[in-house]
Amino acid sequence: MEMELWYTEKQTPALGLSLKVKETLYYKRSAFQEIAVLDTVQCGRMLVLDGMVQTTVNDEFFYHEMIAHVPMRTHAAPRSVLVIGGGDGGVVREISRYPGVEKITLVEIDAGVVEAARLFLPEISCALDDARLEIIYRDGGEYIAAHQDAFDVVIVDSTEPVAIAEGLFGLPFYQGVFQSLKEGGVLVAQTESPLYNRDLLRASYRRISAVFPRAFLYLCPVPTYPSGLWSFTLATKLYSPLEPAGDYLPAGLRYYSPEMHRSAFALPPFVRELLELEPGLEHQKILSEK
Ligand code: AG3
Repeated sequence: MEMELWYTEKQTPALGLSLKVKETLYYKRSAFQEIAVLDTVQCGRMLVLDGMVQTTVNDEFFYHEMIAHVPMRTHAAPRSVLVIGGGDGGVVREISRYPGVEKITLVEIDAGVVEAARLFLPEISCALDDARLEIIYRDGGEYIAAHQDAFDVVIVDSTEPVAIAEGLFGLPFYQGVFQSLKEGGVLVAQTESPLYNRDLLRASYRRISAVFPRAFLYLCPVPTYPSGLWSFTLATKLYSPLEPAGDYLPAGLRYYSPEMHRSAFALPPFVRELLELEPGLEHQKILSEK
Protein backbone atom coordinates (compact mmCIF):
# COMPACT_ATOMS: atom_id res chain seq x y z
CA MET A 1 0.00 0.00 0.00
CA GLU A 2 1.29 3.41 -0.95
CA MET A 3 1.93 5.89 1.81
CA GLU A 4 -0.32 8.96 1.78
CA LEU A 5 0.45 12.45 3.00
CA TRP A 6 -2.49 14.68 3.98
CA TYR A 7 -2.75 18.28 5.15
CA THR A 8 -5.59 19.20 7.49
CA GLU A 9 -6.67 22.71 8.37
CA LYS A 10 -8.74 22.60 11.53
CA GLN A 11 -11.27 25.20 10.45
CA THR A 12 -12.93 24.94 13.85
CA PRO A 13 -11.78 22.86 16.83
CA ALA A 14 -14.22 20.19 15.61
CA LEU A 15 -14.08 20.40 11.81
CA GLY A 16 -11.20 19.97 9.42
CA LEU A 17 -10.56 20.29 5.70
CA SER A 18 -8.11 17.61 4.53
CA LEU A 19 -6.28 17.53 1.22
CA LYS A 20 -4.05 14.78 -0.08
CA VAL A 21 -0.60 16.24 -0.71
CA LYS A 22 1.78 15.28 -3.51
CA GLU A 23 4.67 17.42 -2.39
CA THR A 24 5.71 20.33 -0.19
CA LEU A 25 7.09 22.92 -2.59
CA TYR A 26 7.93 25.76 -0.22
CA TYR A 27 8.23 26.12 3.52
CA LYS A 28 9.54 29.05 5.49
CA ARG A 29 9.13 30.68 8.84
CA SER A 30 9.33 34.37 8.06
CA ALA A 31 9.53 37.12 10.65
CA PHE A 32 5.73 37.32 10.49
CA GLN A 33 4.31 33.86 9.91
CA GLU A 34 4.73 30.29 8.69
CA ILE A 35 4.47 30.10 4.88
CA ALA A 36 3.89 26.93 2.87
CA VAL A 37 3.02 26.03 -0.70
CA LEU A 38 1.73 22.47 -0.98
CA ASP A 39 0.95 20.64 -4.20
CA THR A 40 -2.40 18.91 -3.60
CA VAL A 41 -4.08 16.19 -5.65
CA GLN A 42 -7.55 17.75 -5.63
CA CYS A 43 -6.94 21.50 -5.72
CA GLY A 44 -3.51 21.91 -7.27
CA ARG A 45 -0.99 24.17 -5.60
CA MET A 46 -2.13 25.73 -2.36
CA LEU A 47 -0.81 28.61 -0.25
CA VAL A 48 -1.06 28.12 3.51
CA LEU A 49 -0.21 30.85 6.03
CA ASP A 50 -0.01 30.00 9.74
CA GLY A 51 -1.91 26.80 9.01
CA MET A 52 -4.77 28.55 7.18
CA VAL A 53 -5.53 27.88 3.53
CA GLN A 54 -5.28 31.18 1.63
CA THR A 55 -5.80 30.09 -1.92
CA THR A 56 -5.60 27.11 -4.24
CA VAL A 57 -4.98 27.19 -7.96
CA ASN A 58 -8.26 25.35 -8.51
CA ASP A 59 -10.72 27.56 -6.66
CA GLU A 60 -8.93 30.92 -6.29
CA PHE A 61 -11.05 32.48 -9.02
CA PHE A 62 -14.21 32.64 -6.89
CA TYR A 63 -12.54 34.80 -4.27
CA HIS A 64 -10.17 36.86 -6.40
CA GLU A 65 -12.73 37.73 -9.06
CA MET A 66 -15.37 38.68 -6.51
CA ILE A 67 -13.14 40.73 -4.23
CA ALA A 68 -11.78 42.66 -7.23
CA HIS A 69 -14.44 43.11 -9.91
CA VAL A 70 -17.32 44.06 -7.60
CA PRO A 71 -15.57 47.24 -6.35
CA MET A 72 -13.82 47.90 -9.68
CA ARG A 73 -17.12 47.99 -11.55
CA THR A 74 -18.99 49.80 -8.79
CA HIS A 75 -16.68 52.79 -9.42
CA ALA A 76 -17.15 54.63 -12.72
CA ALA A 77 -13.47 54.81 -13.65
CA PRO A 78 -10.91 53.66 -11.07
CA ARG A 79 -7.42 54.87 -11.91
CA SER A 80 -5.53 54.35 -8.67
CA VAL A 81 -6.02 51.11 -6.74
CA LEU A 82 -4.53 50.03 -3.42
CA VAL A 83 -4.38 46.37 -2.38
CA ILE A 84 -3.55 45.62 1.26
CA GLY A 85 -2.28 42.11 1.94
CA GLY A 86 -2.72 40.05 -1.20
CA GLY A 87 0.94 39.10 -1.56
CA ASP A 88 0.03 36.07 -3.67
CA GLY A 89 -0.89 38.51 -6.47
CA GLY A 90 -4.39 37.17 -7.18
CA VAL A 91 -6.13 40.51 -6.63
CA VAL A 92 -3.44 42.39 -8.56
CA ARG A 93 -3.94 40.03 -11.50
CA GLU A 94 -7.66 40.89 -11.61
CA ILE A 95 -7.02 44.67 -11.27
CA SER A 96 -4.43 44.55 -14.03
CA ARG A 97 -7.17 43.49 -16.47
CA TYR A 98 -8.49 47.09 -16.49
CA PRO A 99 -6.82 49.27 -19.12
CA GLY A 100 -8.08 52.41 -17.33
CA VAL A 101 -6.05 51.66 -14.20
CA GLU A 102 -2.92 53.80 -14.09
CA LYS A 103 -1.43 52.80 -10.77
CA ILE A 104 -1.69 49.71 -8.55
CA THR A 105 -0.09 49.74 -5.11
CA LEU A 106 0.34 46.46 -3.25
CA VAL A 107 1.13 46.85 0.44
CA GLU A 108 2.11 43.45 1.81
CA ILE A 109 3.78 43.06 5.17
CA ASP A 110 5.63 39.85 4.29
CA ALA A 111 8.03 39.61 1.34
CA GLY A 112 8.08 35.84 1.90
CA VAL A 113 4.52 35.51 0.60
CA VAL A 114 5.41 37.31 -2.62
CA GLU A 115 8.52 35.16 -2.97
CA ALA A 116 6.57 31.91 -2.48
CA ALA A 117 3.89 32.99 -4.98
CA ARG A 118 6.42 34.09 -7.60
CA LEU A 119 8.24 30.79 -7.32
CA PHE A 120 5.35 28.34 -7.10
CA LEU A 121 2.04 30.01 -7.98
CA PRO A 122 2.67 31.53 -11.42
CA GLU A 123 -1.01 31.38 -12.42
CA ILE A 124 -1.85 33.62 -9.46
CA SER A 125 1.24 35.84 -9.27
CA CYS A 126 1.53 36.44 -13.03
CA ALA A 127 0.69 40.17 -12.90
CA LEU A 128 3.24 41.05 -10.21
CA ASP A 129 5.48 42.33 -12.99
CA ASP A 130 2.84 44.72 -14.37
CA ALA A 131 4.54 48.05 -15.08
CA ARG A 132 1.74 49.92 -13.27
CA LEU A 133 2.39 48.02 -10.02
CA GLU A 134 4.41 49.19 -7.05
CA ILE A 135 5.00 46.66 -4.23
CA ILE A 136 5.64 48.06 -0.77
CA TYR A 137 6.59 45.75 2.08
CA ARG A 138 4.97 47.43 5.03
CA ASP A 139 2.14 47.11 7.53
CA GLY A 140 -1.10 48.08 5.82
CA GLY A 141 -2.36 50.11 8.78
CA GLU A 142 0.78 52.23 8.88
CA TYR A 143 0.67 52.79 5.14
CA ILE A 144 -2.98 53.84 5.21
CA ALA A 145 -2.39 56.29 8.06
CA ALA A 146 0.23 58.04 5.93
CA HIS A 147 -1.93 58.52 2.80
CA GLN A 148 -4.84 60.86 2.19
CA ASP A 149 -7.07 61.39 -0.81
CA ALA A 150 -4.96 59.02 -2.90
CA PHE A 151 -7.02 56.02 -4.11
CA ASP A 152 -10.21 55.28 -6.04
CA VAL A 153 -10.48 51.71 -4.78
CA VAL A 154 -8.95 50.08 -1.69
CA ILE A 155 -9.11 46.28 -1.42
CA VAL A 156 -8.25 44.59 1.87
CA ASP A 157 -7.17 41.05 1.00
CA SER A 158 -6.03 40.11 4.47
CA THR A 159 -5.57 36.91 6.40
CA GLU A 160 -7.79 36.18 9.38
CA PRO A 161 -7.83 38.81 12.16
CA VAL A 162 -5.19 37.14 14.28
CA ALA A 163 -1.68 38.46 14.93
CA ILE A 164 -0.42 40.63 12.05
CA ALA A 165 -3.81 41.18 10.41
CA GLU A 166 -5.76 42.14 13.54
CA GLY A 167 -5.40 45.88 13.03
CA LEU A 168 -6.90 45.58 9.56
CA PHE A 169 -10.33 44.91 11.11
CA GLY A 170 -10.35 47.83 13.58
CA LEU A 171 -12.14 51.16 13.55
CA PRO A 172 -8.97 53.32 13.28
CA PHE A 173 -7.97 51.36 10.19
CA TYR A 174 -11.33 51.89 8.48
CA GLN A 175 -11.19 55.59 9.37
CA GLY A 176 -7.78 55.72 7.76
CA VAL A 177 -9.10 53.99 4.64
CA PHE A 178 -11.90 56.56 4.40
CA GLN A 179 -9.33 59.38 4.51
CA SER A 180 -7.11 57.64 1.97
CA LEU A 181 -9.92 57.35 -0.56
CA LYS A 182 -10.70 60.05 -3.08
CA GLU A 183 -14.16 61.42 -3.59
CA GLY A 184 -16.18 58.55 -5.01
CA GLY A 185 -13.83 56.03 -3.40
CA VAL A 186 -14.78 52.40 -2.80
CA LEU A 187 -13.54 50.03 -0.07
CA VAL A 188 -13.86 46.27 -0.08
CA ALA A 189 -12.64 44.07 2.76
CA GLN A 190 -12.86 40.32 3.11
CA THR A 191 -14.95 39.81 6.24
CA GLU A 192 -14.87 36.04 6.79
CA SER A 193 -17.46 33.29 7.10
CA PRO A 194 -21.03 34.27 8.02
CA LEU A 195 -21.38 30.88 9.71
CA TYR A 196 -18.14 30.46 11.68
CA ASN A 197 -16.95 34.05 12.18
CA ARG A 198 -20.24 35.61 13.17
CA ASP A 199 -18.97 38.06 15.79
CA LEU A 200 -16.12 39.23 13.64
CA LEU A 201 -18.36 39.78 10.64
CA ARG A 202 -20.92 41.71 12.65
CA ALA A 203 -18.25 43.85 14.30
CA SER A 204 -16.48 44.67 11.01
CA TYR A 205 -19.73 45.48 9.24
CA ARG A 206 -20.74 47.82 12.08
CA ARG A 207 -17.40 49.58 12.16
CA ILE A 208 -17.36 50.07 8.40
CA SER A 209 -20.99 51.30 8.45
CA ALA A 210 -20.06 53.79 11.17
CA VAL A 211 -17.32 55.30 9.02
CA PHE A 212 -18.76 55.27 5.48
CA PRO A 213 -22.07 56.74 4.34
CA ARG A 214 -22.97 53.50 2.55
CA ALA A 215 -22.06 49.91 3.43
CA PHE A 216 -23.13 46.70 1.76
CA LEU A 217 -22.45 43.04 2.36
CA TYR A 218 -22.06 40.45 -0.36
CA LEU A 219 -21.33 36.74 -0.42
CA CYS A 220 -19.71 34.16 -2.64
CA PRO A 221 -18.75 30.54 -2.29
CA VAL A 222 -15.10 29.68 -1.64
CA PRO A 223 -14.94 25.90 -1.47
CA THR A 224 -11.69 25.67 0.54
CA TYR A 225 -12.50 28.33 3.18
CA PRO A 226 -14.30 27.61 6.45
CA SER A 227 -18.00 26.87 5.81
CA GLY A 228 -17.46 27.28 2.06
CA LEU A 229 -19.34 30.60 2.11
CA TRP A 230 -17.46 33.88 2.39
CA SER A 231 -18.42 37.50 3.00
CA PHE A 232 -17.11 40.81 1.74
CA THR A 233 -18.04 44.25 3.01
CA LEU A 234 -18.12 47.01 0.43
CA ALA A 235 -18.37 50.65 1.44
CA THR A 236 -18.62 53.75 -0.69
CA LYS A 237 -18.60 57.51 -0.41
CA LEU A 238 -20.96 57.91 -3.32
CA TYR A 239 -21.65 54.92 -5.52
CA SER A 240 -24.08 52.06 -5.05
CA PRO A 241 -22.76 48.63 -6.01
CA LEU A 242 -26.31 47.71 -6.96
CA GLU A 243 -26.03 50.06 -9.92
CA PRO A 244 -22.43 49.56 -11.02
CA ALA A 245 -21.13 52.71 -12.69
CA GLY A 246 -18.25 51.04 -14.53
CA ASP A 247 -18.80 50.01 -18.10
CA TYR A 248 -15.63 47.98 -18.66
CA LEU A 249 -15.97 44.21 -18.19
CA PRO A 250 -12.77 42.16 -18.54
CA ALA A 251 -13.06 39.14 -20.82
CA GLY A 252 -12.47 35.54 -19.79
CA LEU A 253 -13.77 35.67 -16.20
CA ARG A 254 -14.98 32.43 -14.67
CA TYR A 255 -17.15 33.45 -11.70
CA TYR A 256 -17.83 37.17 -11.95
CA SER A 257 -20.48 38.46 -14.33
CA PRO A 258 -22.90 41.38 -14.03
CA GLU A 259 -25.57 38.88 -12.93
CA MET A 260 -23.33 37.33 -10.26
CA HIS A 261 -22.41 40.84 -9.10
CA ARG A 262 -26.02 41.72 -8.52
CA SER A 263 -27.06 38.41 -7.01
CA ALA A 264 -24.14 38.41 -4.56
CA PHE A 265 -25.87 41.24 -2.64
CA ALA A 266 -28.99 39.19 -1.99
CA LEU A 267 -28.56 37.99 1.59
CA PRO A 268 -30.19 34.98 3.24
CA PRO A 269 -32.27 35.68 6.36
CA PHE A 270 -29.65 34.32 8.78
CA VAL A 271 -27.13 36.89 7.49
CA ARG A 272 -29.63 39.75 7.56
CA GLU A 273 -30.42 38.82 11.16
CA LEU A 274 -26.76 38.65 12.05
CA LEU A 275 -26.24 42.20 10.76
CA GLU A 276 -29.59 43.34 12.15
CA LEU A 277 -30.59 44.72 8.79
CA GLU A 278 -34.05 46.11 9.28
CA PRO A 279 -36.46 47.51 6.78
CA GLY A 280 -35.40 51.05 6.09
CA LEU A 281 -31.69 50.39 6.31
CA GLU A 282 -30.04 51.40 3.14
CA HIS A 283 -28.94 47.96 2.09
CA GLN A 284 -32.42 46.61 2.16
CA LYS A 285 -34.01 49.79 0.86
CA ILE A 286 -31.95 49.79 -2.27
CA LEU A 287 -32.43 46.07 -2.83
CA SER A 288 -36.20 46.30 -2.50
CA GLU A 289 -36.47 49.38 -4.68
CA LYS A 290 -35.25 47.36 -7.66
N1 AG3 B 1 -7.38 35.84 2.38
C1 AG3 B 1 -8.44 35.29 3.23
C2 AG3 B 1 -8.15 33.91 3.67
C3 AG3 B 1 -8.92 33.43 4.85
C4 AG3 B 1 -8.85 31.94 4.93
N2 AG3 B 1 -9.17 31.44 6.21
C5 AG3 B 1 -8.93 30.18 6.58
N3 AG3 B 1 -8.46 29.32 5.71
N4 AG3 B 1 -9.21 29.80 7.79
C6 AG3 B 1 -7.04 35.14 1.23
C7 AG3 B 1 -5.91 35.74 0.45
C8 AG3 B 1 -5.96 35.33 -0.98
N5 AG3 B 1 -5.33 36.26 -1.84
